[in-house]
Amino acid sequence: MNAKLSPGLLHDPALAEHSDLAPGTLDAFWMPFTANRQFKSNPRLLARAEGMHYWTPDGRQIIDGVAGLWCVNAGHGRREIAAAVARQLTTMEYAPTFQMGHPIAFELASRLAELSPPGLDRVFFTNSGSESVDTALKIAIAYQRARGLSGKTRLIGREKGYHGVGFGGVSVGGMVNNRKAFSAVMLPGVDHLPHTLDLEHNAFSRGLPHWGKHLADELERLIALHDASTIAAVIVEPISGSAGVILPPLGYLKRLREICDQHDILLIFDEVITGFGRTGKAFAAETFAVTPDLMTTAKGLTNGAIPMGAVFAHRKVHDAFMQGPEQLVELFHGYTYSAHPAACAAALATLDIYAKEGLLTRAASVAPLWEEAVHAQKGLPHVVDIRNFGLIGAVELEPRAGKPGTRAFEVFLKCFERGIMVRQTGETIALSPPLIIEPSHIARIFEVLSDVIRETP
Ligand code: PXG
Repeated sequence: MNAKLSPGLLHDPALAEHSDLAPGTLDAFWMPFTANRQFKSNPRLLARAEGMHYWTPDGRQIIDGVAGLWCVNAGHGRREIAAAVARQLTTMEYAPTFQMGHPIAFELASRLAELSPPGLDRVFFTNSGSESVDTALKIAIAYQRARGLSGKTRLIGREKGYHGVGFGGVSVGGMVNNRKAFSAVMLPGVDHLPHTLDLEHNAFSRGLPHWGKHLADELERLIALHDASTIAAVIVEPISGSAGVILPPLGYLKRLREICDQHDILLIFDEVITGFGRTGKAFAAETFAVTPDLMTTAKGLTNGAIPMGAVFAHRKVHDAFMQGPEQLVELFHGYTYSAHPAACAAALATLDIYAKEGLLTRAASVAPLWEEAVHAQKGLPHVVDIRNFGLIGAVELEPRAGKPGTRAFEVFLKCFERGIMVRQTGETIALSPPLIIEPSHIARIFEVLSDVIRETP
């Protein structure tokens, strides 16, 4: 392994160029969601980041087309966040939040409640999207029980949904590779709505597709099958990211909301990628004018700087727990690091940046230019669909016969060689840049991507 990297020198690209990773150093790290052997035979390393860019250890500049993994919404290297975290760590690095509290946790929850969709003003802190999802599912089931409806325990997810990697999230999720090894130990009592990706009717739609609202009515069918008295909640991503950017047909989310209301079922929006400005408003719930009962977030909450997630609960859900003797714990759930002081400091500094720079609404103003640039890929070889919304884009390629995913993976690799970081998932190239993106970056990203697509057989 000749990869160059020296952790102590990473802040200085000039020095990092002269650093070497000792032979064998790549072996111990069992990498997540990675083709480990392929990666380690030709590692793609990142050593420094600033604004819209990463730099490799040998000093190559890479445009970040995916905000890290949909999380660095305010761009890289934000000194305000680093300073706030450093200040917090030197003041009080840790404090428990079980039967104790620290001021900035309350301050952060209040700030988030001001930003959230109407009524969702109670905030439970976690450390990741996966934990947010499992927390929300547990709150939903415990809520029904707290109301005396302990039979309402079923959860409805959706095909192609991604809700992280906890057992709850994988059970309600709908990505087969994430499920099949664990199929015997999925949560019981889970069913799935059909996904809303349909190339036959919707290929090359701009923004939300017009066809497919009726797919929400499938929820009626599941309710008729299981009976509403057994169903606690429905969980969907307003826009699915991991399965390759799948958009809700016009009117679809509103219809889900109506059906949930009719049958007294909670609606959970998983906003782990759509939260914090990705769709042009703070949350997709606001963009699509549909208010869920629970909302899961993470990623952009701290600009990716410190792991943190948050579940927003409607006050009615929260208040259903605030019954019984006051000295008793109301919800037997939480994490050692719920509302970790360093994460709270990072989140508060992040929210300040979002507010000061107008980043939570910036995607709406950049979206028209972005849409043009994404859809300009139409007509390139093997491009079978293009999807976009806010600062999200996807180019879907035709799979190679008998070799699924290899064409898109090759495009991802070649883009990286030419200085652009994109995400590949299945046959799709997904893009979700930092919300600070400028027209020149958009032009460069798509110049490279279209060259690469053209050259990839
Ligand atoms: N819910 C949703 C909707 C997500 O997108 C999670 C939960 C889990 O979050 P954590 O923090 O536990 O990873 C996610 C994560 C991609 C990609 O390429 C997306 C995610 C993670 C990694 C890659 O689309 N989303």
